[in-house]
Amino acid sequence: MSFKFQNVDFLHLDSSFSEDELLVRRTAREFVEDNLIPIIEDCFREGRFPRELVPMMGELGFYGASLEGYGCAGMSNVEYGLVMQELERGDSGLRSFVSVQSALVMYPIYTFGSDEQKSAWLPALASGEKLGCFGLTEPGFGSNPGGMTTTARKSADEYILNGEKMWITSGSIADVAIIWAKVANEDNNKEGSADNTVRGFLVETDRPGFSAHEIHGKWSLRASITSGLTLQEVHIPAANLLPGTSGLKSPLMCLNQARYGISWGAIGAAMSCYDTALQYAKVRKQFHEQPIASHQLIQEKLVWMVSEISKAQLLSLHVGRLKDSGRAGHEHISLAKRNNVWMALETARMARDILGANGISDDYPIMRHMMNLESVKTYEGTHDIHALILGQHITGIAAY
Ligand code: TGC
Ligand code: FAD
Repeated sequence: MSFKFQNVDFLHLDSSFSEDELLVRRTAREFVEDNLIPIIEDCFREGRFPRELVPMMGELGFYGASLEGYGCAGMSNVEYGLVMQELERGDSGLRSFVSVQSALVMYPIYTFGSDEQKSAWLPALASGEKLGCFGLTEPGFGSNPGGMTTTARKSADEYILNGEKMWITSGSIADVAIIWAKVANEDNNKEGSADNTVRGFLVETDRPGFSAHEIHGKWSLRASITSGLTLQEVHIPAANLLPGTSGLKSPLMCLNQARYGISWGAIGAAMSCYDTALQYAKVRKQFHEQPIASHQLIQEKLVWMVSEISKAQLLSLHVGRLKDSGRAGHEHISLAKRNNVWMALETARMARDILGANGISDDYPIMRHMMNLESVKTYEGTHDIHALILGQHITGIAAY
């Protein structure tokens, strides 16, 4: 049995969206219904990224959607959020792909890049002709990226990169990798030390010494490619340095963009789970030929879900409006990412319970969303790291 998705809008929030915002959501929703939903269970089962959808999403303006010029759609942050919501209602893996291409590859080129770098890369990334990845995490440094050991050695008119990156979305299909590394120059090399400033580099993935291997055996985000990267004496022109980057703050600024999108995406996954559970509960009968929706315990679960989804919708919409008016702080985004992903995971678990045995079957999307959300809870700052970021903000004391 499969159910056609019904919108989840308990608070009539649709009346808070502009015509343009509703049009963007409708476009993304139709794209997901027509192109992703019919294939996603097979993709997930096969561990296959649906690459055939990449050009279509470029035509629809999903990549770098909130950037201006260079072939980008120039959407507002709320419109961009609605695209993320609809994509993740389909699958977190496709939303991840678009998040990385947009927030973690195009945004840093747009924000920190030279005019030449922007012209060379942004139009091709906006159309999906070229793909990118973002290498911050290392095998030994996840929550604490400031400890990274990847280095960029300056020598004459080039940099030479060495290091390893781990858990990199789209790593094996990327044409360009944004690599974060600590800079050492010739002088401090001679002294055997680096100046340790984190900076970002554009690394074309066909350069000698660069290799990517796909990570297999994931029970989460199976329709997304996740890779390990190795950089062994990779020579790049000095012009590949992103000139505006300086310190860990630069990659963290990129993460703000991606975390904001995730806060919307998680709502999409939760809407899918809630809607499936609600429709199922109305038709599944147990005891006295009554639908399970007539039982108080089932109703309590459905009420919890719709309450939390509604609060999450308000939260992301408010942070989106703050962002559109230039007033969103990274602490607001941490709060939204942390709350909404937690909410979505709890919703998936409750929805799974309501479907009984059917809840574990891929005839329904719930278990897939639940497994995906375990990654979403971890990446872009774990649930607990966001608690510490918020704790630092309200107390002034870092507890890392
Ligand atoms: P700390 O000393 O706190 O900060 C260094 C400098 O950065 C500033 N800052 C921020 N700036 C902008 N946005 C933010 N969110 C910022 N957070 C901090 C800070 O003010 C400071 O500035 P300045 O001027 O004083 O230099 O640095 P720390 O080393 O103590 O960092 C702590 C912490 C926990 C905040 C940070 O490292 C962190 O966020 N850790 C989590 C790591 C993470 O989220 N990794 C994500 C990797 S990418 C990924 O997961 C992609 S998944 C893709 C997908 O498929 O969707
Ligand atoms: P760790 O940092 O080892 O944390 C393990 C546990 O310890 C967590 O529960 C954490 O909350 C806790 N912990 C850590 N420090 C503290 C502390 N001070 N106090 C209390 N608890 C603490 N990275 C990229 O750079 N690019 C990508 O494209 C990318 N894509 C990803 C895709 C997937 C599918 C996944 C799963 C990860 C991806 N990542 C990517 C990596 C991701 O950002 C990291 O996994 C994440 O930041 C956590 O790091 P870690 O896994 O090393 O966990």
